[in-house]
Amino acid sequence: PEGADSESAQAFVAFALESGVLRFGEFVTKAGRLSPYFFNAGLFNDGAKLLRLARFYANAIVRSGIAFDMVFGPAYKGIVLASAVAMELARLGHNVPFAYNRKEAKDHGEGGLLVGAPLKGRVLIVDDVISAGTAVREAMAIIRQAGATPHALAIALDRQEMATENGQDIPVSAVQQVQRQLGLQVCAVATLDDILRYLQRDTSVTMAAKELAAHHAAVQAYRQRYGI
Ligand code: OMP
Repeated sequence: PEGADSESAQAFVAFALESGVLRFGEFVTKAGRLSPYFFNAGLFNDGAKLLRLARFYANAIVRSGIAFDMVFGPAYKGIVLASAVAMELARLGHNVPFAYNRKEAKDHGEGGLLVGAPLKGRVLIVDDVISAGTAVREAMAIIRQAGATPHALAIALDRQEMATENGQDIPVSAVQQVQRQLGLQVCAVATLDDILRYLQRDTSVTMAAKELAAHHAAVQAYRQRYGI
């Protein structure tokens, strides 16, 4: 993916660790993979953190040069991300409409599954993480159904994992799949490689060298198994 430079990616990994968003341990991903790390964007949970997060996204998006007409945030986490990123994009001189979906249809009031600006033109999906690519394919379907064009994807973290097709792992990364087969441009604030790079640094404010090395070994082994 395009987007952040390596310096801001390292700053972002540090920010995620300090915020407790990036953790090491044993986690099961949506695709059913046993992962030694997890990125929980829901823990960017105060105003200052959300603002800082939105700045990382907006800078990466602007730096990527991707052109788009509006922003879409898939429910639930994408809702807050897309709205915060839209505010920060406006501050940088790129004011665009934004929209998001509900998970349950409303049968009264305004009704419908979409909230915000009408979905049209080239849509930039703003989401938290890409692993096997299921979430982004769901968001694309919603955008297409509304008659707009899924055009790009901005995420905080690209886990650089194999995509799935009908529940099976395929030898293509999820990002390659959405880029080549589905035609999306992708921009990530940080990737798994940036996390591995961070874990190889000998100075960390948050962890002892021994701990960093142990996490590095576990994450590297995961990358061998599910990465591409
Ligand atoms: P895919 O649909 O497989 O690409 O997984 C992406 C989704 O998994 C994200 O939108 C999250 O809901 C969730 N996720 C995380 O939030 N953080 C992680 O580190 C890993 C996952 C995951 O389950 O793969």
